[in-house]
Amino acid sequence: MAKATPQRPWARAVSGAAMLALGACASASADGSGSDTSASADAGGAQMAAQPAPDRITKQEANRVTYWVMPGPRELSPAVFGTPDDPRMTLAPKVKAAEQAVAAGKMPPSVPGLLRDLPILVGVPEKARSTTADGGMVLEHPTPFSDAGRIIQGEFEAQFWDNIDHDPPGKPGKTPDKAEMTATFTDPEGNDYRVVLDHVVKPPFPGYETDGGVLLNGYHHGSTGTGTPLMPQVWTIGAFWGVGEVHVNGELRSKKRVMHLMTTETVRDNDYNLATNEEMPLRPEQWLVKGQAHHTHLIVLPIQATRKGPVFKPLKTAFTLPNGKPQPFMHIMFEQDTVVK
Ligand SMILES: [Cu+2]
Repeated sequence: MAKATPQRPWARAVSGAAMLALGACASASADGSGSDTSASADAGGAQMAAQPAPDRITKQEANRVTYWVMPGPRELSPAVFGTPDDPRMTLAPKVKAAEQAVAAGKMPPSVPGLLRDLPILVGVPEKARSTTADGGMVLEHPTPFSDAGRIIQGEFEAQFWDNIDHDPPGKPGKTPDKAEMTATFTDPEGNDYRVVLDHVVKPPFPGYETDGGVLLNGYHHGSTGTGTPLMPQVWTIGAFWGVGEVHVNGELRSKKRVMHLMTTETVRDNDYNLATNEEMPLRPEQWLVKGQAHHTHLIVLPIQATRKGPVFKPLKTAFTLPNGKPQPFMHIMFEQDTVVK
């Protein structure tokens, strides 16, 4: 779907710039077009894998810049959220759409309740918005999309198989798209985490269109209706939505945990501010890491998959916030990633 998203005037230029960056990074592996050049070579090796080579691979090795995002407020972009007099991307219409979809048997029954517990999946309720001195709007309630990050250790590898370009009907796990991903990282206190994707899902949220749960070469977030509108619209090299396990300090802490990973154009500036829609695309001199046109976001949400659908369930991380509670989500930023293919 994202390919068909109405593009802002800057979008075409960003697309070109991002593709250039991608091409540069992919130079080690044929032409980066996603063709099977390297797959054929692999298939001739000792192992005849049951599945074809991935369409895309992104990774970051150890000892490169990685951040843990702290909970905090988020500026609400007028381009996405409107103005106090003309609010957009509010919660009520999304909940209504979800209730109608549930009644029609097209959405898991848990979704309307989840949206009330975690509105930022799809919007920001009007009453949660504060007006700033300059007439702007901000969501003060702590979000996973703050401007505050702490340096941690981390590495990951993600492989994407993009077998369909729309969300087929059926339960969230019913899709031919696939991904594999393992990420290991620390928190700011030095606890160890390992996050392992089990399988891809199509998130059953109103308005989302995820190309089957694996999205390559498109836009999402911002006003697209896919992904939280708290993130600006981003050119996306590769993204998946899925369910998997979280291990903390060597022990399994949570199964069936809803997660999302995306390798995108850079959206953090040198002060770690998360760009608004209006500020995108960032200029190269604004990028957090010099010369780094893209980075990878991994978010582990306070959501668990159940038989009745996704439900709100805070993650019990080992990282205690000033309020005495464990941080209920993880948002990890791999700031020096590589697009292998
Ligand atoms: Cu995303």
